[in-house]
Amino acid sequence: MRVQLVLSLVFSVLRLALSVTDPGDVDILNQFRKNLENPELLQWPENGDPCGPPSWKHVFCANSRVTQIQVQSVGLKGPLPQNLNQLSKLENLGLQKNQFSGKLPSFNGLSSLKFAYLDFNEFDSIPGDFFDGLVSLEALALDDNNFNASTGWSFPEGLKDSVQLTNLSCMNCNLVGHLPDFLGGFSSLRNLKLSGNNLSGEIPGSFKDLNLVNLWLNDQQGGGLSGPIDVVANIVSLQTLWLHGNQFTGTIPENIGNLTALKDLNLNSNQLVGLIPASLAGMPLDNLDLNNNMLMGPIPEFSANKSSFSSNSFCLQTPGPCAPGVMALIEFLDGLNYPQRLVSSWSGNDPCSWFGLRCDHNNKVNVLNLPSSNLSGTLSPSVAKLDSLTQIRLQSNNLVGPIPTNWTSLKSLVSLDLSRNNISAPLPKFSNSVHLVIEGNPLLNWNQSGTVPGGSPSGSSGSSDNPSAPTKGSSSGANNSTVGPTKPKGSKRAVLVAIVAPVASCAVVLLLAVPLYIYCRKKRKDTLQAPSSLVIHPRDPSDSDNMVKIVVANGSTSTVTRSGSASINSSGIGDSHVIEAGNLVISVQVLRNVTKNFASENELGRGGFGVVYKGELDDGTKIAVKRMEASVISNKALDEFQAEIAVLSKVRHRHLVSLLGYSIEGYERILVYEYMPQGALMTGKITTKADVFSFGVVLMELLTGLMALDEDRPEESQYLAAWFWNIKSDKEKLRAAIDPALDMKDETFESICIIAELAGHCTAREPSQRPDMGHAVNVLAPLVEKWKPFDNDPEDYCGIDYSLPLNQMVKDWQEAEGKDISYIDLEDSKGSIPARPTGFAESFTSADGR
Ligand SMILES: *C1O[C@H](CO)[C@@H](O)[C@H](O)[C@H]1NC(C)=O
Ligand SMILES: *[C@@H]1O[C@H](CO)[C@@H](O)[C@H](O)[C@H]1NC(C)=O
Ligand SMILES: *[C@@H]1O[C@H](CO)[C@@H](O)[C@H](O)[C@H]1NC(C)=O
Ligand SMILES: *[C@@H]1O[C@H](CO)[C@@H](O)[C@H](O)[C@H]1NC(C)=O
Ligand SMILES: *[C@@H]1O[C@H](CO)[C@@H](O)[C@H](O)[C@H]1NC(C)=O
Ligand SMILES: *[C@@H]1O[C@H](CO)[C@@H](O)[C@H](O)[C@H]1NC(C)=O
Ligand SMILES: *[C@@H]1O[C@H](CO)[C@@H](O)[C@H](O)[C@H]1NC(C)=O
Ligand SMILES: *[C@@H]1O[C@H](CO)[C@@H](O)[C@H](O)[C@H]1NC(C)=O
Ligand SMILES: *[C@@H]1O[C@H](CO)[C@@H](O)[C@H](O)[C@H]1NC(C)=O
Ligand SMILES: *[C@@H]1O[C@H](CO)[C@@H](O)[C@H](O)[C@H]1NC(C)=O
Ligand SMILES: *[C@@H]1O[C@H](CO)[C@@H](O)[C@H](O)[C@H]1NC(C)=O
Repeated sequence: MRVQLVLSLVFSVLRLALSVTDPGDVDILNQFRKNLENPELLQWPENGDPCGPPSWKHVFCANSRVTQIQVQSVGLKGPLPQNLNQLSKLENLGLQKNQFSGKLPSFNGLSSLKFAYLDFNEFDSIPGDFFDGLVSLEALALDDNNFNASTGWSFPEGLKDSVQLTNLSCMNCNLVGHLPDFLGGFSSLRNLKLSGNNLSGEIPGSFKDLNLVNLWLNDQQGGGLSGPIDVVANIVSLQTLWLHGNQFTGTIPENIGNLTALKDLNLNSNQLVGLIPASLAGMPLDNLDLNNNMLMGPIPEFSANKSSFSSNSFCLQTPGPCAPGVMALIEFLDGLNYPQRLVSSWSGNDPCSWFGLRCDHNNKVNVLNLPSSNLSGTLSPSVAKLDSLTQIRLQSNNLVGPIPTNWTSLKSLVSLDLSRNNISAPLPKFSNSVHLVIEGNPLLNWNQSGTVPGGSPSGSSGSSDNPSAPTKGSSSGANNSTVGPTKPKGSKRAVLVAIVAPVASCAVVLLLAVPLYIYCRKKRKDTLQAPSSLVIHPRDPSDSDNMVKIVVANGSTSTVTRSGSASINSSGIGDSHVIEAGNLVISVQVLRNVTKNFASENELGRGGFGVVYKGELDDGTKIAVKRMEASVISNKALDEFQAEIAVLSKVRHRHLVSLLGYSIEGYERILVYEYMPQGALMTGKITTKADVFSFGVVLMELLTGLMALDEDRPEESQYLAAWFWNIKSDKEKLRAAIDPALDMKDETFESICIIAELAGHCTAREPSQRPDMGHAVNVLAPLVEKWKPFDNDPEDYCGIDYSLPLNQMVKDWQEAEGKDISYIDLEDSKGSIPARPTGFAESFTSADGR
């Protein structure tokens, strides 16, 4: 008994003496075991020393301290002891691929820990101080745990101390928020794998200093990483770069070719834009995935063993060069940092269909029209390659930097509007034919005009003495102009449009269109010393003998006074026809009588300017009476009213059935037309052809700036139509005859020749040889497209919204005029005149419209 006691005592002492395991560590291992649902899988003995000999399975020790536990894929289930970090000499912990659950204990203070594999478990939270003091950590794997699922989590600042990390992986582990900047300081880091989280924000610039081999940031949910990827091109050690499944924007960096070690590049499903850099195409990659971005331009021939690039905005679907102009436009976008809206529109190989661009009939871009489009960035010199450009309209954006010098080589450029941006000097010197608008650019202050090369180009506001409020589009450059408000040169095109656009309204609307032309033209003429002017003095109601006075003032002093009592022949080019209805001036009382005091039963139609009534004069002449509403008698309406009289009373021909007279009394402004009642067969035709004739004359007037008839002109040119016929085929004579106000250039002249030809055609001697209006529309429609102004200009041209397609323009017009046009019979002239105004477009597809 005594011996036994002694032996037992000795044994115990011996055991204590021989034990190599720290009792604290033993405690923790026992807790580790105790917490598990299936501790038997560890095969640890009930008693005994973990560090042995023999040591417990999965446990490794040094100097009586546990340094490693390696239980990967053992199938253990349950939580870890929360004081695990008291295994303070732990260097390598392999718990991966088990079913550990619950709270991951803090590893705070495990200063010897180099490797920690906690991946593929079921931990549901990670403490905020987990990473504190892990100064020796080299590899940490946390992947595929469900940490802090409800809120997500971010790497805490505590991780900062783990500067020796080579591997950090935390895929599918509920990371949220931004990538921390401090990771960029981990110069030892080779593998950073954070795929499948909810990370957002940009790749920190600090990442440029990393020496990564594998960077996996792919497939971030809930938005994903964004911003440019430029920084990765600096990580030249990269072999695998996975950025797919994010929202990265911007271009693939030019210097991506620096990544000479790269084997696998996946950029699938981002929002990358721009051209594929040549350096990328040439990289000897094993795999390149560019699918599902917004890459533009040509598809290059890739050197990668395997490459895919579908669902992008390439100009073509196969490798090969893009259409001319496409590249220049993409470079233009590049300067603007690829605004989303344009990128989504500017795909494919046909710039003519792209938002903000227009093409001429050769399908070359001639208008760049992106005012107020929230563009920011700089202007690309590449635009100079778009040599058909006539207009560049980029006003009211946030453009910075200078205008590229080689934009001055745009030989067709007529108008360049960069007002209200932040353009800076130097201002290149554009030719005088370019209308440059640069007001509202604070850095281009006029004080410094002396330092601006090119000084004050013609048409620029640069010559204004008032930097704060330069006159928009002041085209004269002189400050002593006595004429009224000047219009920008660009408006000369509007004049041309005013010539061609209204024809779309065809004969029925012609009578309404004419005033529009003339109004537009008159506005212009006001500033250009009209060759003649027409003044209507409103009738003095008390003087029945002098209802109206028309003064026609030509260059000379010739004055014609017509009074209401005089019998006036029509003055016109074919004066053989006398307007039987007699006097041009018709008293309002007469019109009241014939329309039963403007009874609604006599209403033919109603339009923007008033109501049209039918009536019948004593001699049986059926008339249409257009009565302007008092409320719309503005100065402008009055101008148009007068202009309508002026033109219609001058452009006359024996076949022209048009204005019979007018009334101006008090507030009454009334025009009287001949009315073609329904069923008047071959009359309708004649009317149509007469209208075509007069339209032709109007075209001539507008082209030449001359009146249809002017006795003060040399005999051979007194009748414009006759004279025009003689000169129109001689290009040089025609050129000389064109109204200088049209500011004709070579390109314009082309269009002018077309109009001149049409004008001649319309005024053919035989009515049957004259085209119908459908033809005129077909001829002029492309010119309208070509020349229409795109202004959100305060100056709308005669209330016509030229930004609309032609048929819409006409439709609106007709709607504005209502049924005002219905006093002209349409029924029997379908071949020539569209019977259904709204069906305008279809109406002209018939063969005889060509
Ligand atoms: C404009 O007016 C200013 C001041 O009145 C004068 O110095 C300048 O010479 C004028 N310029 C022109 C082009 O008339
Ligand atoms: C995870 O959630 C727990 C509690 O829900 C919180 O204490 C802890 O700080 C979170 N972890 C991180 C890294 O934010
Ligand atoms: C680091 O990651 C790489 C690539 O995944 C792997 O080959 C390597 O074994 C890892 N190193 C450590 C120490 O975990
Ligand atoms: C991550 O994003 C997904 C998709 O938006 C969302 O369902 C999930 O709740 C987010 N997780 C966290 C931790 O925020
Ligand atoms: C990357 O390439 C650019 C030119 O493409 C070069 O200037 C730069 O020095 C390169 N950077 C590195 C780190 O090689
Ligand atoms: C890619 O191509 C190169 C040379 O053509 C070849 O050496 C390499 O093995 C290929 N890689 C793969 C993954 O096929
Ligand atoms: C304008 O552009 C900026 C970026 O340049 C963008 O952040 C902003 O949302 C844009 N605004 C509109 C109204 O499109
Ligand atoms: C304008 O400059 C750009 C870049 O400097 C150049 O690529 C382009 O060829 C130039 N275009 C013209 C028409 O000079
Ligand atoms: C214009 O650009 C300059 C220089 O970049 C800047 O200082 C200024 O604030 C800008 N002005 C406006 C109105 O944006
Ligand atoms: C331009 O002139 C105005 C008025 O003389 C002055 O206040 C402003 O400082 C000048 N700007 C510059 C850049 O010289
Ligand atoms: C006014 O303008 C005319 C022509 O543009 C010019 O000849 C004249 O010298 C100018 N007068 C003044 C005072 O600037």
